[in-house]
Amino acid sequence: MLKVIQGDITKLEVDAIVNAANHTLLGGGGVDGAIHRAAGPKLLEECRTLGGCRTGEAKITSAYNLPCKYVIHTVGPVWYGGNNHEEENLYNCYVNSVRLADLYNCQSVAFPCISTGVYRFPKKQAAQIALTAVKGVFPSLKNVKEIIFVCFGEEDKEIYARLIADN
Ligand code: AR6
Repeated sequence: MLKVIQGDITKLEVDAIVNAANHTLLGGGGVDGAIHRAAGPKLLEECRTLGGCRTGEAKITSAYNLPCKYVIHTVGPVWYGGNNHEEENLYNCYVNSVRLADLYNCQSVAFPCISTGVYRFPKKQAAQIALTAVKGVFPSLKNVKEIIFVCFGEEDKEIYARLIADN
């Protein structure tokens, strides 16, 4: 059910990968930049038709040159200290993304560590929210069988591994 790997999310041959996007859905740096580069310009073309996305919500597109089938774009919260609904918004990113994947008959979904880069969400707290969110929603899913947390760095991988072992 839950898996943690270290690597580049753009290389995964899963049904859906999740993008840590911004409100515009028109690309950016970090994992968003990597996904748009690997998918090619048609991804941006499709994203232009979506009308942006609110924090905590998710929208789906084709994956174009990526080896996965879909990209689910979600907008994580910017960390402003923790009193601006950051936890709730991050939780909603995971729940809404995995539900959308389920609706599109995806069996495998890969997540990056949403909000923990440019948006500065504390890594351990974010990982705990990610795990709580997907474990909570999992029993209500029809199609999703595998959820992969893709950690770009070693530190994230260790945080997830420790939390999974402790839970
Ligand atoms: N595969 C997996 N994880 C990655 C990859 C990759 N190829 N590249 C980076 N990461 P960030 P955010 C990790 O900053 O904090 C963008 O400009 C990275 O190490 O990409 O949600 C958007 O357009 C970190 O752990 O996303 C938004 O404006 C994690 O992905 C803004 O950044 C998330 O870091 C969103 O900020």
